[in-house]
Amino acid sequence: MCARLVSVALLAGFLPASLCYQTNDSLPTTLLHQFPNGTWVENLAVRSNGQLVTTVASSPDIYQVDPTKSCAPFLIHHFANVTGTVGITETAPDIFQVAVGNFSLATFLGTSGSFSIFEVNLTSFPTCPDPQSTYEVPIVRVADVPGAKFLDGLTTLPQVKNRILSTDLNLGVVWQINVENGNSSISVDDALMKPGAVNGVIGADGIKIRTGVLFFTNPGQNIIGKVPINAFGHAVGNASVVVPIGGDDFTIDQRGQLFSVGGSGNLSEVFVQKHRDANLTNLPGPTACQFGRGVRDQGCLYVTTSGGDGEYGKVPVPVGGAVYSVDVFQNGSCEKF
Ligand SMILES: *[C@@H]1O[C@H](CO)[C@@H](O)[C@H](O)[C@H]1NC(C)=O
Ligand SMILES: *[C@@H]1O[C@H](CO)[C@@H](O)[C@H](O)[C@H]1NC(C)=O
Ligand SMILES: *[C@@H]1O[C@H](CO)[C@@H](O)[C@H](O)[C@H]1NC(C)=O
Ligand SMILES: *[C@@H]1O[C@H](CO)[C@@H](O)[C@H](O)[C@H]1NC(C)=O
Ligand SMILES: *[C@@H]1O[C@H](CO)[C@@H](O)[C@H](O)[C@H]1NC(C)=O
Ligand SMILES: *[C@@H]1O[C@H](CO)[C@@H](O)[C@H](O)[C@H]1NC(C)=O
Ligand SMILES: *[C@@H]1O[C@H](CO)[C@@H](O)[C@H](O)[C@H]1NC(C)=O
Ligand SMILES: *[C@@H]1O[C@H](CO)[C@@H](O)[C@H](O)[C@H]1NC(C)=O
Ligand SMILES: *[C@@H]1O[C@H](CO)[C@@H](O)[C@H](O)[C@H]1NC(C)=O
Ligand SMILES: CC(=O)N[C@H]1CO[C@H](CO)[C@@H](O)[C@@H]1O
Repeated sequence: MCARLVSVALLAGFLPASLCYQTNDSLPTTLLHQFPNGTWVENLAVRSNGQLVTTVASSPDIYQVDPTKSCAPFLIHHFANVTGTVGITETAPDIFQVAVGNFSLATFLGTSGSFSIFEVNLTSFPTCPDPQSTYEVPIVRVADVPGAKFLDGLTTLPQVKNRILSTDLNLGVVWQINVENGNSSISVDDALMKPGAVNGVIGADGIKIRTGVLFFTNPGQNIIGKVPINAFGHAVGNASVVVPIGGDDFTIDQRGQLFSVGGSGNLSEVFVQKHRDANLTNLPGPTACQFGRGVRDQGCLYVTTSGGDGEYGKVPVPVGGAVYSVDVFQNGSCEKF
């Protein structure tokens, strides 16, 4: 009904689309790529050329997905010796750090000592790879994190070169990892990051930094929290709750509001100062989201999905993971460019 109103409005040329979305709790979504049944798409990064790099938790793979759908999705790399890939973050132009390791999507338990960080150098990787070709992608194991149990969300420290932070879903801490020399240590250890009542093993999950504040989701305690940190990523105060909602990963827009995905279905907007959230839409198991980086698509939110986190344990999985776009500001940011 809403869609019809919009087309009538466009034809008539006067009714603003915002009238249609007085409550923005069911924004339309666009499917960019559907992976096969059983594929849990876990996270994504956006390259400076606009291409998306997605990690997969159900197999140790990373793919490039074209948000304009002009080029076929391309398997960039299959990692040996691990069950899946998890977080991804960029540390220099087209240089990405990816967390990989052994873990179970049935119990959500990681294997202690199995996690490491690989540096994936995409500087020479094409925007539109030829599906029949193979490409030499320099990939180096830059750090083993022997103390970790289940590395998950990654982010890059903005003020110190070659340092990343990673949540540990099971230990409920944040690791700092030096991707130059492989050294790692715990930099945030706070009660609000620990696994909670939800299932006893899931703690801090997604993390992002904004002007000296580390935001995090903890689906195990059903909270999104924040903690002040210094330039080296160490907590300089106690964590506090932003909103009492669960959530998998999230991103932060230019105004400083959070866009958070809940594995059970919702994409939500979190108004940080108001400690309030709004449901924007439903998707099958959203796992992470990132805004585009181009002038045209900087307001377009790209979302990866698992197919349904809850459903995943039950065989057969009804729908595979996928990549979607959502025009969260309703201003044409996701239109084909
Ligand atoms: C696989 O991982 C184990 C445990 O970390 C290690 O001992 C072994 O060398 C690895 N094998 C390969 C082929 O990387
Ligand atoms: C992951 O698990 C497999 C199967 O148990 C094992 O062979 C491999 O060495 C493990 N990898 C690491 C990095 O521990
Ligand atoms: C990335 O790969 C290119 C060649 O494709 C190389 O020139 C460059 O030095 C590499 N960068 C890093 C940080 O390894
Ligand atoms: C590296 O090791 C030193 C101790 O040798 C430690 O103080 C430091 O915090 C470690 N962590 C990182 C990420 O460099
Ligand atoms: C952090 O919490 C602890 C324990 O509740 C308390 O003793 C301490 O004063 C708090 N620190 C700050 C900076 O608020
Ligand atoms: C979002 O949806 C959940 C589940 O229906 C509901 O509990 C929550 O109140 C909703 N939030 C808002 C802000 O509408
Ligand atoms: C995925 O699984 C569902 C449920 O078994 C089935 O109906 C559907 O056809 C499958 N889709 C694909 C692409 O295999
Ligand atoms: C969603 O609606 C609220 C009012 O309910 C508004 O404050 C907010 O800016 C809207 N969010 C977006 C992304 O349009
Ligand atoms: C849509 O709105 C967002 C948020 O204000 C802005 O960043 C983006 O550039 C806008 N996109 C277009 C195509 O106008
Ligand atoms: C799983 C979940 O929280 N679903 C909710 C998402 O938001 C819509 C719109 O408010 C609700 O109807 C769903 O129940």
